[in-house]
This record gives sequence, C-alpha cells and structure tokens, in this order.
Amino acid sequence: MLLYQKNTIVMVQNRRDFIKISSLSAAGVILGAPYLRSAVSAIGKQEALNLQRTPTYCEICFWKCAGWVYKNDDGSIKKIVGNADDSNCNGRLCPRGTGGVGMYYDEDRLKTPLIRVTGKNGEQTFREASWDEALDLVAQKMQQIKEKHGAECTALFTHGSGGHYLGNLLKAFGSGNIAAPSYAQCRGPREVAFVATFGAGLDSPEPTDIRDTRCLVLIGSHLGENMHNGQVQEMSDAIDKGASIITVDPRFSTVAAKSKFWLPIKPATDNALLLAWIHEIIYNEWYDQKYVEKYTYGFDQLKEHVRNFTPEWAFGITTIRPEIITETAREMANAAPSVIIHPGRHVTWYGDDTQRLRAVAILNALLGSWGRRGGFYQPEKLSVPEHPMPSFPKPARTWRDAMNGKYALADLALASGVCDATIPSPNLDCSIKGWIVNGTNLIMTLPDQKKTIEAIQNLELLVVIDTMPMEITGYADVVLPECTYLERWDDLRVVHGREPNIALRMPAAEPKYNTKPAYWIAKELARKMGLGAYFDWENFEDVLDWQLKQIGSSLEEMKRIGVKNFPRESGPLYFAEGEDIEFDTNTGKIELYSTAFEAEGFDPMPGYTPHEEPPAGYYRLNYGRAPMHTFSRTSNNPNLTDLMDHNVLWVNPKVAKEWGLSNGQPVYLENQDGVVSDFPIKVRVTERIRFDSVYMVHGFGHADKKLSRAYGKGASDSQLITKVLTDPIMGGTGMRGNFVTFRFEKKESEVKS
Ligand SMILES: Nc1nc2c(c(=O)[nH]1)N[C@H]1C(S)=C(S)[C@@H](COP(=O)(O)OP(=O)(O)OC[C@H]3O[C@@H](n4cnc5c(=O)[nH]c(N)nc54)[C@H](O)[C@@H]3O)O[C@H]1N2
Ligand SMILES: Nc1nc2c(c(=O)[nH]1)N[C@H]1C(S)=C(S)[C@@H](COP(=O)(O)OP(=O)(O)OC[C@H]3O[C@@H](n4cnc5c(=O)[nH]c(N)nc54)[C@H](O)[C@@H]3O)O[C@H]1N2
Ligand code: SF4
Ligand SMILES: [Mo]
Repeated sequence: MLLYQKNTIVMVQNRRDFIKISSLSAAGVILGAPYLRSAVSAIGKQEALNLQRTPTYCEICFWKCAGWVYKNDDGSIKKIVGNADDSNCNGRLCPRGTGGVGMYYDEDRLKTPLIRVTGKNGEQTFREASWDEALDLVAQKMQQIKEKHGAECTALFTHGSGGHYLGNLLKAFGSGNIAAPSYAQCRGPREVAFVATFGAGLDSPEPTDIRDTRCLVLIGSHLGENMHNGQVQEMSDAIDKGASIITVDPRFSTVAAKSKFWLPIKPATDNALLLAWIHEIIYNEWYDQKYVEKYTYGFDQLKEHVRNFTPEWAFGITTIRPEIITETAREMANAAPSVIIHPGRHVTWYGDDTQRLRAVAILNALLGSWGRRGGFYQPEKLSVPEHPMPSFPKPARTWRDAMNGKYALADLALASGVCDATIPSPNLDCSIKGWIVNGTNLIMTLPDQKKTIEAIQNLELLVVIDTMPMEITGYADVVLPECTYLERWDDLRVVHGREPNIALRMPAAEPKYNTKPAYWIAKELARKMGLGAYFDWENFEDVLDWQLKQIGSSLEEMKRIGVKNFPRESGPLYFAEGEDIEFDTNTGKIELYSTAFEAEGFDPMPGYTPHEEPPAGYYRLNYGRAPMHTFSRTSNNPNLTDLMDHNVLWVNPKVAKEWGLSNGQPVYLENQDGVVSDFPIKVRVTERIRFDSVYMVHGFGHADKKLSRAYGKGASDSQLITKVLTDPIMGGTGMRGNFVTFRFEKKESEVKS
C-alpha cells in the first residue's frame, strides 16, 4: 500500500482492500471547471467539433468496425453509424456498436485520477488527485521497482487501443511482459494449432471465406450471439445462397436454429467427434487426394492413428449417433474445398484445446479448404510504419523465463502466466512487482479470482487505466481515467482482410470530466520516467499524419473518408491449381503430423482424453455471449442495459422438475469448490440446453454499487470458475470444467457487505 507524502512514497502495508469507488462520490467530491479546461487544452481545440460527422472505429468489441459519429448542434454526440466503405461492417454496426454512445454518456464513468490512501484507523480509500500528482507517483514507483528488483519485474495487461502506446512505454522501460487475456483466455490455442499445422495463425478478422462457403461447421462458436459483425453478415449471406451449417453445441444456439444439422454434443467430448470425422473422411476416401499428396506431411501416420476412432466409438462418448457423424462428414466432403470447419475464437475450454484445434486444422487440411475459395483465403499483409523512435533495450528476463521451460509454443505472453509469476515462489528469481492494467477487467477475465487477488496483494504498484469503476479498479493504487474512444485520437486501424484497409479514429467530442487518452498518459509517463525520446512528438495528430503520408494518404484525407481501401498486394486470395507452396513449418508442408509438437514432447497428432463429469446434483457451467453485450465492459452502458440488464440461467426442463424450479425463479449457484454466487440469477426453463449443463451469458453479476445499472444484476460466471484446466502445450486456461448446483438462500456469513 502506498502513501504519498511530499514527493516520497512510503510503503505502509502490502494489503489491498477492495475499495468501492462509490465511497468517493458519497463524499461529494465533484470535479470543477479547471480540470475540464486543462483536459481541453491537452487535446487541442478540435476543428472536429465543426465537422458534421467525424470518423471513428468501434471499441465496444475488437472487431473494430469503422463508423461515423454524428453530433447535435451543441456538439454533444447524437449517434454512430457504420461506414459503408468498411469491409468489417459494410455500413452496419451491431447493436453494441450503435449503443457505444452510452459509454460516453454513462454518468458512472471514472472522472479523475485517484490515489489509494490509508486513514488513521487503517481504512483504505481513494482520494482524488491531479494528473500530475498521479503520474508522478506512478513514475516514481516504477523507478523504485526498477532500482530494487529490475525493470523486468513490471508487466502490462491490456486489451484495446491503449496497449500499443503503453506497450512501447513498458518496452522502453526495459520490460517485455505485455500480456492480453484475449490470448491465453481466448484464442491462443487455435493460433498455436494453426501455426503448427499451416505455419500461419488466424489473427483478427479471421480469414474464413464464409461469404463463398458451401458448408460451415461451427463447433461451439455461436455466431449470431457472438456478434463479430462481418462474420455474421457473411454467414447470413452464405445461408441465403444455400450453404449448409452444421452446428455442434450442447446448447440450441441462435445459429443452431439456422443449421441443417444441430449436433447437441455432450460437453467436453468434441475431440472424439473430430477424430471420428477425420476417420470417416480418410477411410471413405472423401479427402482431397491431390491436395493432401502435394501439400501435407504425415498422412500415413494420421491414417493409422485414427484407425479405431470410428463413429461407433465416438457415439459412446459424444452421444451423437454414428450415422449422423458419417452423414455430416459426407456433407463437408461434398462441399469441399468450399467448406470451413470454423476454428472458433474463445477456445480455452477443457485444457486439451490446442489438440482440439489441431483436429480442426487437420480436418480443413484433409478437405483442402486452406487457401481455397469458400474455405480460408490468404490474408493481405499491409502494414503502417511505426513513427521513428529509439530501439528498445533487451529485457534481462521475460515472463517466459518464469515458466520454467513450459509453454514454449505460445507465441504471445500469457496473462495467466504473468499473474502466476507475480506470486513469489522458490522457482522464481524475482516475482513481478508492478502491474499496469489497461482496458482489461482482470478480476472478471482471468479464471480463479482468488489467485488473481493473491497476485495483486504481492504487488508494490497496481495502476489501472480504465473508463469505468470496474472490479479491477477497486484494487488499484492509482486509477487513471481514460476518456472513451469517442473522445480521442488513436492508432490507425489496419485490416488484413481480402483487401487491405485502414480506418481513422478521431475525437467526436471533447473528453468529459478530467479524463485523458492512453497515448497522452503513456507520453506523459515516459517524460516523467526519462523516456521521452520514445514519444518524440507534440500532438498525436502529427504521428498519424506522418504515418499516413508514408502510405500515400494524409490525415486531412482520412478525416473526410474515414476508411481507405488499398489494392491487394499479397498475390491471389486463393492457391492456384497445382501451385508450389512452401508452408512456414519445419517440413515446409501442412503438418498433419506436427514435428514442432513432437520436438516439444507433445503428441504430434491429436487424441482423446476423457474429462471429469459433473458429480450428482451438479451441472456443468456453460457460458457465452449475448448480441447486445461485450464481456463485462458494457454491462452498465445505459443504451445496452435498456436492451438487456441481467443474465438468466438456462435450465433443462428435466432438471427444473427435479429441483422444483420455475421460470423466473431466482437461485444462487454454488460451485464444486463451495463458492456461492454473490447474487441470485433468474431461471429460464428451456429445452435448448442439455440436462447435464446450465448456461449463462458472461459479464454480469457486478458487485460494485457504483455501477448503478449493473450492480447485483444476474450472476458472474467468472466468480464460479475456480477450477482451471491448463493447456500443457500453450498455457491457455480452460474454463469449462466447473460444476454448479442450486441454492435457494444464502447463510448470513456468505452475504458480502
Ligand atoms: N455480442 C458479443 N459478441 C462477441 C463478444 C462479446 O463479448 N459479445 N466477444 C468476442 C470475443 S472476444 C470472442 S473470443 C468471441 C467468443 O465467441 P465464440 O468463439 O463463438 O465462443 P465459444 O466459447 O466458442 O462459444 C460459446 C458456445 O460454446 C458452446 N459450448 C459450451 N461448451 C461446449 C462444448 O463442450 N462443446 C461445444 N461444441 N460447444 C460448447 C456454448 O453453448 C456456446 O453456444 O465472441 C466475440 N463476439
Ligand atoms: N469467465 C469468463 N472469463 C472470460 C471470458 C468468458 O466468457 N467468461 N471470455 C474471455 C475472452 S474470449 C476474452 S477476449 C477476455 C476479455 O477480457 P477483457 O479484455 O478483460 O474484457 P472486459 O472484461 O470487458 O474488460 C474490459 C475493461 O476495459 C474497460 N474499458 C472499456 N473501454 C475502455 C477504453 O476505451 N479504455 C480503457 N482504458 N479501458 C476501457 C472496461 O471498463 C473493462 O474494465 O476475457 C476472457 N475471460
Ligand atoms: S461488431 Fe459491434 S461492437 Fe464489435 S466493433 Fe463492430 S459494431 Fe462495434
Ligand atoms: Mo475473446
């Protein structure tokens, strides 16, 4: 815990009580005009305010659709619409993107920098601070950590635009620990699996050629509830054109209703289904023989490997009838190569996820869909040069050194790994001592909240840069309020789609309250830390203009058009018939048999391992997305809470009957480790979920009263995910191995104040 006294920092204790930011507003400290004025001058008087519409790209999720912001006569924001020239959205935003306005108007926003202080009786609170004071404190504390432990004992957790500037700051400081939960808690396993197979990852937007596909296989991926805009649009076009959809999901998802086949698989058994599909496609000779012969490595080993993985074998595991397994395999083969076995995006499920995604990649390879129309196209590789800056020092150690040789195949830092490396252990030379957390609500995002909080208690500094008083801000030593994406410049958005394009984000309004953009925060911190040379520019507009001029555009042009499309330069979208191709793998081939996995001591071909099943009276906790919300970040957004303000618990009628549950009845949930949900969640009795699972939308159940619309609404899946199934190959944190039972009341001792 830090105290700030006459420019010195005194460590008074290591305990961090969660501070409800609401205590501040109760004290009635409201910002005065001087703060506002300083914010305006920092951004510069914007001619933006005179434009009828200003370009932006959305930050409500990371599909990053480009749009136009329209304003009222008084300069306040009226609405956001899609930019018709943008391939990510084709002029149409999703409900969340339209509702992004609510983020700007949310009166619960963070309003000014805050510093944790301890009162006489040991009670911890935040007090308001000026930017100068708050940033001085951060800079001094970072310097102290550097002197005491080394710069490499600091880390950045990030999601969203600010990560680039803050990442550069951290690298300049001497640390390479830059982690995003959107990797080890999201798409990491599929990237590693596809790199091992095709020598290329998938990135975002994924190069799935859905628009021209004839068969789309969705394993878990619940497109339509998962509202990644361009993909959902392409899927509905493909359906209109007669493509068949095969959905594998224990839940009757929105897209299951549009599917030719819905396979209500027993949860945690997908690997068995995938192996049986591979078996059927190989042994019925439905694979693309020319493609497999020319481009792949290890076919004979694979054929032998899957010999006994028959549909009959898989039936016993998955509950999917053998004839359906064969029929769906034939459906895919009939469409090949215009078939996509979709890799999904949030794939950290059961700890064997990289191998599941290997099976997905192998299926695509056998059907010849990689590099083919209606399968996976070859993405463009446009890049925008970085504004000149000195090279970064080499960090003395990185998060990887703390992993003791594990997860060598992970291509990005693991947020969970950095969190682990913050808890002192005999295996660590030095645990991490300082965190900067930007735009990621780690308490709701990393599984096993107790561990995250334990890590936080070991820190000497926790800085949180956020727009809202979310769970993570309550643990901060210093809270730095960022202005919303509608009030700031940011890096150019670069899309490597079929054709490359860029989009501009510029402020549509002046920052409300005493908030600042992340680039400004990074630059100011750099200056205070003696690293100003890395941010050698006056205004961020100048950086953008310089970058744009390098690629034949200008800021002036981009303000007018918002999105600029460039001609494709990376060659054709699809492989030519018989073309010689060198894949970026050890063998130069598509590896059905992974030499990279073998070298690391992992199975070179995916197998099947059974997973734990729910004990009697417990149900597997399943979770997913709702079209009108993004994670926990929108759950207080006034426009979006109008559409949905709480989550509900899907319960199969058989289970409901057994427990005497009725529609709308509130229940608490208790997991296998005895953790009881903070709040009750209302039951929704529905045939759409299997009897062995329950389902809820992630991101609800906030426990901070300062979130006036989200507080106490529904339950938090994150709170109940205490058991983590870690992927041995890349360290992804499987989160679907948790089981819950129903509770009708809580004991007094379980009620949090
Ligand atoms: N509206 C909205 N859209 C979003 C987001 C958002 O927050 N809101 N977030 C975006 C992000 S970052 C991501 S990563 C994606 C996530 O979206 P997806 O990648 O589509 O997520 P999944 O976890 O694959 O999908 C959840 C589905 O998996 C099913 N499922 C659960 N267990 C199993 C199982 O054992 N086997 C199978 N086959 N299915 C199972 C669930 O029933 C549910 O329908 O969504 C993106 N799009
Ligand atoms: N239990 C559970 N855990 C999950 C998932 C799940 O479904 N269930 N999904 C996983 C997946 S797929 C992903 S990608 C991750 C995502 O996890 P995160 O990236 O952590 O997403 P959020 O929880 O929405 O946290 C976003 C935070 O950013 C803040 N924020 C919003 N806009 C801005 C901004 O402009 N600037 C700044 N500085 N802050 C901003 C929000 O207020 C919020 O505190 O979570 C993973 N973890
Ligand atoms: S999909 Fe929706 S929330 Fe995501 S960037 Fe596009 S408009 Fe915004
Ligand atoms: Mo994600």
